[in-house]
Formats: sequence, C-alpha cells, structure tokens
Amino acid sequence: MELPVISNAAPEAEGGGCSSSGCGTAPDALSHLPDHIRSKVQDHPCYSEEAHHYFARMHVAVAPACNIQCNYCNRKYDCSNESRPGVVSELMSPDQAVKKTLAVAAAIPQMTVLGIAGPGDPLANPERTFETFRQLSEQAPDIKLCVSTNGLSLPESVDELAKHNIDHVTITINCVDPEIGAQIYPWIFWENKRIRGVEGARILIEQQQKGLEMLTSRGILVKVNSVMIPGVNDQHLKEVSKVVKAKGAFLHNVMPLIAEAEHGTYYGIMGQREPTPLELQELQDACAGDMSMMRHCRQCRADAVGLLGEDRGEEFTLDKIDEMEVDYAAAMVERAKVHDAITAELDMKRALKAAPKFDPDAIDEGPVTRNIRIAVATKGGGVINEHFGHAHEFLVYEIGPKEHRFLGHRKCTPYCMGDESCGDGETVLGGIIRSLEGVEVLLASKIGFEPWADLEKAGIQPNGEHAMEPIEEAIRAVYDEMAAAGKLAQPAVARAAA
Ligand code: CLF
Ligand code: SF4
Repeated sequence: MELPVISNAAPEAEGGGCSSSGCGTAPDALSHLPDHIRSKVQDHPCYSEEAHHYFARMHVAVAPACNIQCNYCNRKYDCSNESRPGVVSELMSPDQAVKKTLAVAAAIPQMTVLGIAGPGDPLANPERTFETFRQLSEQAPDIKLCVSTNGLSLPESVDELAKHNIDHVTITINCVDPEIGAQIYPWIFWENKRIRGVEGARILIEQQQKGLEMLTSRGILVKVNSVMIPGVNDQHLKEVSKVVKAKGAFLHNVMPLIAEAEHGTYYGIMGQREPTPLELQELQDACAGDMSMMRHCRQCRADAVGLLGEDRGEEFTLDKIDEMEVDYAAAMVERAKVHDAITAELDMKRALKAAPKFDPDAIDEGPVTRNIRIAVATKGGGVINEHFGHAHEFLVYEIGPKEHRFLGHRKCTPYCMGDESCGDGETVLGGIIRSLEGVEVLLASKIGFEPWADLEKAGIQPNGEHAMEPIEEAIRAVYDEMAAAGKLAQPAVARAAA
C-alpha cells in the first residue's frame, strides 16, 4: 500500500515545553540486536535513528510539578531535560490526554509512541502520569508508552512502570559526581525537605543510578539523556557514558544546553555558554566508544505531535478534538496496515544494505578521497523532499569513500518565511550558513537563485538534482560524482599520515 504522507506543519518552534545509521555498504544499524529488543526499538522514533524518518511520537503535558531545580530550567516553561526551554505546553487532565492521544493515533497512523515528558517531572506527578498510562494501555494497546524523568522518584515508581507495560524510560543523568551535580542542581525536594548543594546532588545521583539498575534488571529499555554544559560537565560526560553503559542503559543522548537570557533560567541569566554543533559532535563521538549514541534528538516540547522535528500540535487542540469522532477499533486496523507497509519497506531497505555487492577493499580505488559533510533538507520518509527556503533544520551526514554516518541536525530559521518574504535577508541566510559550519554540500528538493549564490560563496555547494531520492542514495551519488571529478583528493599530508 502507499504510505500516507506526514506533512511538515508548524516548526518545532521557539514558543512552547523532552546510533548512527548504517551506510551504503554497512550493516543495518539494528541488526546486531537480539530479536526481542529489536522489536521494541524498530518503530520507536527516538530509540532508532532509522525509524525516526518514518514513525512519529506524541507527548501529552499532564505532569505540572517538579521535585528538583535544574539551572537550565525556568518553571514557567516545560521540563528542559526533554524539551526546549522557552516553550510552554497547555496542561491537560489524564482524560483529556487520552482523548487527544486516540484522536492523534487515528489521524496519524505512523504515530507509534506516546510519551510523557513534562511540563514538570512525570514521576513527581504519579497519579496523573499513571492514570494516563493505565487508560491508554487498555484503550490503545498498539501504542508504545514512554516516559522521561529526572530520576529522583524513579526507584519507587519502577513497579508501577512495569505494571503498565512501559518499555521505554528516559532518565536525565548529567553527572555521577555530586560536586559537579551541585553546579547543575541548586536543590532537590526530598522526604518533605529542600536539600541543597552537594548533598542534594548526591541523593539525586543515587536515586538515578538505583532506578537505572532496577529498570534494566527488569528488561525495560533505558535511554539516558545528558545536557552538555560547557565548562561544567562536558568532560565528565564521558565518565557518565561509561557508568550508565555498565549498568545496562541502551542509548545515550547528549543534548546541547539551551541557555538564552530571555528564558530566565539561571544559566541563561549568568551567561553560561551553549556548546557549538561541532563541540557537541566531538563529545558524542568521544562517548560513542562506550555506547550507542542518539544523534537525532530534537529536544521536543512536552506536547509535541508528529515526526521528530515537526510539531502538529495545532491540529489537535482540545476544541478541535471535541469535534472529532474517533472509532479507535477501526483506526487500529488501519494503523496496523500502515505499520506493516512501513516495516516491509524498511525490511527491503535493510536487505538491500545487507546484500553483498562488492568487496570495496578488493578493487583498485584510484586516488584516496577524503570524508566530507553533506546537509540534506527533508520533511520525513527518508527522502530529499524539502525546499531549501522552507527547511527548519538540515540533517548532516559525514560520508567517505566507503561509508557514511548520520551526525545530527542543525536547526535554523527558514529562509523563506512566506510567499512574500523570501530572502528576508542576509541575517536569516547568514544564520543558516553559520549553522552549516563544516558542511560542503547541501541537498534540497529546490533551492532559489539568490541563496544559491551566497551558499556557493560560503563554500557550500547547493544541489537540487536529487529531489525525492532516498537520502542515503543521493549523498552517495553526489560523493561519487565529486570523487570522480577529482574534487575530493586528500591533501598529501593527510595521506601520508593515514
Ligand atoms: Fe518522547 Fe522522549 Fe519518549 Fe521520545 S522524545 S519521552 S524518548 S517519545 Fe526523543 Fe524528543 Fe529527543 Fe526526547 S527526540 S526530546 S529523545
Ligand atoms: Fe525543570 Fe525538568 Fe529540571 Fe524539573 S527536572 S527543574 S522541570 S528541567
């Protein structure tokens, strides 16, 4: 069957509230997993980089309270352990959340995961969180349930999580050293007392580690989120990665700190700097030696709906949902068909990747070529289907003569804000070009004449010739063409070093 298109509606905008891929000749990124784990992650858009092009998630903002204070959080906004600060989600009751989930699941059959990630800490609001999960596990058994927590109340919640069949838990762990923790968490609220400084951080770390061990010993998949805070925990996160891997965490997601003064957070006001995209990537690479890294996180808001990187929440406001009639039994049948079709397509792609084509080491490759970074504009489906001017982000890949890998996304303000305002200028385009630092080629379904010239001037070659082609095939074709044209020869020094 033809797969329904997920549109790229409103951006994951400022304004609201939580493994690298294989390559043309590399094996499927999930192929090393045992079947029972693979079946849990292959349609989870956060746990599988491959799946995030096809499957969507949604969050319901049912959890207002929090039991700790993070220096990158302002309580007016959503929990920035799993969200972008500066955005606010509309709080819902569990009944409203269930109604919304069923409506979204019927309208977007690719939506496979319901997460609770704020606006405060889900486990600091156990009645509201577990009532939502209880109702959904009964009424929509085909939806995976997911939760993200700071971990303080995790150990006493593990039984309840297991009871509701929650297979995916994210714990935000920014440190395993209380001295570092005291620079991130000014206080926690524990056993009816506010506990400050190193002692508060020590209790939080102990609870996080205990919760992690309890979950993994029950076979629940745990992803660890860490916020990279330059000069505070950036070097320390390598140690965190080792520790959480040893305790059975499945995936580590190192996210960049967002600290803008207008968000009113401690770090924002104090001028704590954010990491650059390259610093983030270097840290992710350094941690990757110890465990699988997530590189496609979009720091969603606590009421996000849609593919990662998009937010279709406006289509599902409470008044709109009230007007929708949902027959969930019928919707489940349709959802199953769509999931089967996507799975069949993915299986076919994986089989193609796994099939032996040729032994690249056995042939004379001619001159050695260097790795380059290519950015692509996509709105989902794993193809190049976004106009340069409409893109809110670009996915960046590193590609060499034999393999490629996904590095992450670079957010930007769209060049074309609307029909009339394309080319608002140099500031927008200048920002896009800065966000593409290190990138040499940009692929989009279309690129206008004016930005084309400026991109070229900045050393980024625009290319609109691969519209609607699968990303992996397109970047390989571009690389091979550049290599054949002699544009990618390694400098002599690099070759000698290699
Ligand atoms: Fe939501 Fe988080 Fe579950 Fe995903 S998000 S609760 S694990 S369903 Fe995903 Fe969003 Fe990143 Fe979170 S992209 S912020 S990691
Ligand atoms: Fe804010 Fe989330 Fe930290 Fe609580 S856990 S203080 S809501 S970022």
